[in-house]
Amino acid sequence: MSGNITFTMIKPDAVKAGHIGDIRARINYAGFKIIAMKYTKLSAEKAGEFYAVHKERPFYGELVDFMSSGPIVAAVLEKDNAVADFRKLIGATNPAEAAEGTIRALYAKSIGENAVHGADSDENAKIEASFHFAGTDMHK
Ligand code: 3AN
Repeated sequence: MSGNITFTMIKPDAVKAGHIGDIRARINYAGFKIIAMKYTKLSAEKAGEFYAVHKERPFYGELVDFMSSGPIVAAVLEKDNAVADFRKLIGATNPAEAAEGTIRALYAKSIGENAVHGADSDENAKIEASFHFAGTDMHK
């Protein structure tokens, strides 16, 4: 049975710190199949659009500046129960509260610079995947 999908980004802090390979390996070991992946950089405009749901939050400006500050890795991952299992793998938004062994506990610096993004619902996973990838760029 093929699983459902989630969307992730390895954020500028983790890319800068050289953690792309380690994070990618942990994603694979946890049973996720990479069906699309690219090394890219978001413009401030694109980052603002991606995080538009957070527009009213006090940290929105900081978030947009950070997410457009350097290259990222965007990817679409497939697994049964992908969204929930991936959020478990990455841990809580605030790395200080993230469970031991989770990606954010291992690699994140702070609540703002928290190493990875994970979609929070099946619906958002699909929206976020198509924000970054054409259907022809996803290979199951
Ligand atoms: P998650 O990424 O765990 O779903 P959200 O959706 O609450 O968390 O927040 C989206 C992003 O906004 C986070 N990944 C983080 O980078 C940033 N963020 C959330 N809360 C804060 C905060 N209090 N201060 C700075 N940045 C924040």
